[in-house]
Amino acid sequence: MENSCLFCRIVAGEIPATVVHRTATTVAFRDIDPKAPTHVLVIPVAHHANVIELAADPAAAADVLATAAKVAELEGLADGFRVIFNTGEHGGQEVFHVHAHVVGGVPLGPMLA
Ligand code: DGP
Repeated sequence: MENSCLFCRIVAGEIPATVVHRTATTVAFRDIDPKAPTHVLVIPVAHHANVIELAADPAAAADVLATAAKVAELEGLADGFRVIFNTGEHGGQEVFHVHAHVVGGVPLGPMLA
């Protein structure tokens, strides 16, 4: 855990969050500023700054994707959804504990329209 990391503190229960699913290695919780009816963040318990670091830990990466799929099932997103890893400054990343945005519940349209 990194004490200065917001999402490590959510994992530790020091900052409240609406958790929708939890495993031994991941936590899924609702985004504080949802952009769609479902907007859930999936994070690894272990601190990795971004998706590049997560990719170096294949087991953790697989766990994050499996939890994203579980969230989609729990949220009833059978018609489709989007999984986004904002990465770095140009990617719009604001919190540097890697997180998958699971977004859905409405037709999202083409990605870059
Ligand atoms: P990103 O730009 O990809 O780093 O997205 C960070 C997201 O984290 C953003 O959509 C808002 C969300 N967020 C920031 N602070 C909090 C918080 O304290 N609680 C929750 N649940 N979400 C947060």
